Amino acid sequence: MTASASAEPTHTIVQLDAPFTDQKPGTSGLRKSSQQFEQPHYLESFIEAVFRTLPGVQGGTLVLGGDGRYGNRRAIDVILRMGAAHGLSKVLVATGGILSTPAASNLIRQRQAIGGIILSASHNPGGPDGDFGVKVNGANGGPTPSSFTDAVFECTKTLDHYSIAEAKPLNLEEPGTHQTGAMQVEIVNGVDDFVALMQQLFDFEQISDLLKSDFPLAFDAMHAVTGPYAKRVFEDLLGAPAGSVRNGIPLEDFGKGHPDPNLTYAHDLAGLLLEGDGYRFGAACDGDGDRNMILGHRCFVNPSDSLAVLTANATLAPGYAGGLAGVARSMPTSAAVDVVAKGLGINCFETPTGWKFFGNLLDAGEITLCGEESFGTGSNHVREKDGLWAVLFWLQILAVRRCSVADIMNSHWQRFGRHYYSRHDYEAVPTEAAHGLYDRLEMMLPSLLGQTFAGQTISGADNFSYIDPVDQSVTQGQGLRILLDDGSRVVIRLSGTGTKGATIRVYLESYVPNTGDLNQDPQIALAKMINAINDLAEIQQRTGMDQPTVIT
Ligand code: VG1
Ligand code: CO
Repeated sequence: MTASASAEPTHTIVQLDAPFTDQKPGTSGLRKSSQQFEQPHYLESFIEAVFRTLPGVQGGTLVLGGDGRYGNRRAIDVILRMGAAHGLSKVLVATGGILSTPAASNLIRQRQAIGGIILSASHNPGGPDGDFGVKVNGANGGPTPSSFTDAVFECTKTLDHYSIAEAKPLNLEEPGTHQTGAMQVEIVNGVDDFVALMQQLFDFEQISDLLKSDFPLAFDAMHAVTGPYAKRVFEDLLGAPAGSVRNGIPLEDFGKGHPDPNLTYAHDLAGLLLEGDGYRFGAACDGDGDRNMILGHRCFVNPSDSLAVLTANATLAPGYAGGLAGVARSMPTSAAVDVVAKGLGINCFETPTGWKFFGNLLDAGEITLCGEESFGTGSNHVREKDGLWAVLFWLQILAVRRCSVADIMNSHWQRFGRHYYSRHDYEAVPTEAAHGLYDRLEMMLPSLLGQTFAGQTISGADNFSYIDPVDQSVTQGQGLRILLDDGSRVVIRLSGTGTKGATIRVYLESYVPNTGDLNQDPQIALAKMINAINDLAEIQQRTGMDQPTVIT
């Protein structure tokens, strides 16, 4: 490697001996181990490709922050110096470099930025032995589409140099402005704008009354980015007792935890709500604050059901009192929201996995709410899923209806029927074994039509592809679907966010109308399908795993 000063005294052109060939972004940004990101020039190479590809860099404003994980500060320093070398006129950085994904989306929109760079590997563990990630959002505040990430990947594969300015790291702790060469760096409080937006959408007085009425709540920030936001919202503004927000200080290694809000990784919170009697409501968010898990006393809310409940009760929130334009869900998400949308007479779109596919529908005004089975729910208020927004939406509904979470679920199923749903994840499977399993099942799909599966007839079997209704772009190969004639289905996908081997996701869904048994354990209600897919896809033999790593 050689470094030489360019004509501009503070700028350096760094030559690369060879380009990196593995910088292909997945479902949500470039996600690799921290060790991979620490290779010399690795982060810089990706950022160079981003700055060469993102429209408007010269003279533009960029939003920058991350979930606070190990590597956050170094990456902010590198990106600021590279931004200066590439002619950005301004970068907005959150205090401490801590900015949740939805708050970043909001800031991009509020400040008419050309986009944002969010440093996060979301729900993946952090630390020197954990993962790091870089997500790039566009001017609408949302994840950049595949056309952009493909172009960035192409650029990295032939990159032979990058440009970076020489500058000392800035103190990010206090709001204020700094100058790096011709580029201004504005340190902004990342919490303020976000909280103001929430106050527009929800009735804080009504929610505050609920929280003061013997309604103890436990919020678990999982040592990740939502701590400062949640403390401000729940404790300072809504009056929940101090301590309601747990694990509220962002740590570089998330306290050695896995900041993924589900029953496996948020087990302490799950224990408080599902086994104890001290709390009426519980919630958790993930590393970068875009996911949410909702719990009631002795009640877990499946994320697909959560989207359906928010849709059915949307008009109880001031921000949605005028009704919804339409809704959307990712393909593997259950059809619970479809049934509600039908009742409301609004459109329901089915998109591939990943928030970037909701962007066009939101921008075009086709949908107001959208969600994914992976604990992601959001609306047109930003262009990302939003964990705290979902928690506030639930509290808003509870503040109006004054009943328990379990009551809300039971009355919902009594009205719409219940979609029993579960996802089985097999993590860190050897890559070849996972691809072998997937490819074999894909080959088998045409021959499955008309066959019996879990006591039903297979009425459809395909690999999901999507035509974007707004720009007509086509996205293929989004997951294998086996559809049964009673409306049940199994979907198999390979994860696009894992960093170790491959992760196989098996999604199981079965509908029971409101005249049927609405109170079963999902694992039992789905048992026949679970056994049938395990046999058909030879999951245990091919993965060498007796059972899934995570069941949600
Ligand atoms: C997973 C989820 C997907 C989600 C994505 C990013 O992707 O399944 O629904 O959009 O993570 O979420 P995959 O390809 O691993 O299944 V986050 O909170 O990591 O930004
Ligand atoms: Co996330």
